[in-house]
Amino acid sequence: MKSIFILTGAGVSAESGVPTFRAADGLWEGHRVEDVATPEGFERDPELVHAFYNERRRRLSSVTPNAAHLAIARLQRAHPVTLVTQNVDDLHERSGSAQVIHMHGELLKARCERCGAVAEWSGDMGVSSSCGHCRTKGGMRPHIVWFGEMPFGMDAIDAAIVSAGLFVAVGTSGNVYPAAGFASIAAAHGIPTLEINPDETGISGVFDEHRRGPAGTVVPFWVEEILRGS
Ligand code: BV8
Repeated sequence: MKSIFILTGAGVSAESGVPTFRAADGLWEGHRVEDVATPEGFERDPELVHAFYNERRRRLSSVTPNAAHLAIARLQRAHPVTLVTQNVDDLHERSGSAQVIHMHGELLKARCERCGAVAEWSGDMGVSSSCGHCRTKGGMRPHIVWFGEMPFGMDAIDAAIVSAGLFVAVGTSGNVYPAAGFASIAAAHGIPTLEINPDETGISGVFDEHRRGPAGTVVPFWVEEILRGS
C-alpha cells in the first residue's frame, strides 16, 4: 500500500491557538521576519531573537493538539503516512504522531554553534546559555531553520514525495519554499493532490482536489473516509 504524504503548515495548529504567520499583516508577533528568523538577524541582535523564541517556547505549554492533529495520528496508526511539518511546535507529537519530519526545526530543541550538538531545550535560552555536550558558554541557538538556511530532511522528503500514493497539504499558504514546491513535484509525478485549507492559496491551482474548511473539522472527516475506504 502506497504511503500518504501529508505536509502541514501553521493552519493545522491555528485551532490550538498557535498564531499563523500570514494573519499578522506581514509582521510576525510584532517583528519583521528579517529581524527574528534569519541568521543575519540573530547575528545582529541575539537577545531579541532569543526573546522571540523564548516567548513562543513558553506559550507551547498553554496550547494543546486539536482534532486535526489527533486524526492524523489516528491515520498513521492504520495506514502508511509520511508526515512532514513546517511547524516548529510539538503538537503532532503530543497528539500521538510518530516519525514527524520537522523540516523547519523544533522550538523544543537547541543547537550548539561550536560543536553542532542538538539537545532538547524546554526552558529559556540566552546569549550565555551553555552547551551540555562541549560545555561552551554562549554558543546556543534555537534548532530552527531560518530563511536562507537549508531545511532538514530534504533527501527523505524528496524520496517520499515521488513514491507516495497521495499528497495532502493541510493549512499551508504555500508562501515558503522549498515546501511550497512539494505539491508541484507530486503533481509532476502523476500523484493525486489534495489541499485542505479554509482559504484559496497561491498554490491552490496545483491541486486536483480542494476541501475548504478548518483543519479541525475537515481533517477528521477526510481521515474517516480514508479509513473506511482502506
Ligand atoms: C531555503 C521556522 C535554500 C522559523 C520558517 C530570497 C532570498 C532568500 C531566500 C529566498 C528568497 N526567495 C525565496 C527564498 C527561499 C525562502 C522563501 O521561501 N522565502 C519566501 C518568504 C519567499 N526559503 C528559505 O529560505 C528556506 N530555505 O530556501 O534554503 C538553500 C539551498 C541551498 C543551501 C542553503 C539554503 C527556509 C525557509 C524556512 C524558514 N523558516 N520557520 C520559525 O517558525 O520560527 S518558515 C515559517 O513560515 C513556517 O515554518 C512556515 O513554513 C512558514 C509559514 O508558512 P505556513 O505554514 O504556510 O503558514 P502561513 O501563516 O503562511 O499560512 C497559514 C495557512 O493556514 C493559510 O493558508 C491559512 O489560510 C491556513 N489556515 C488558517 N486557519 C486554518 C488554516 N488551515 C486549516 N485550518 C485552519 N483552522
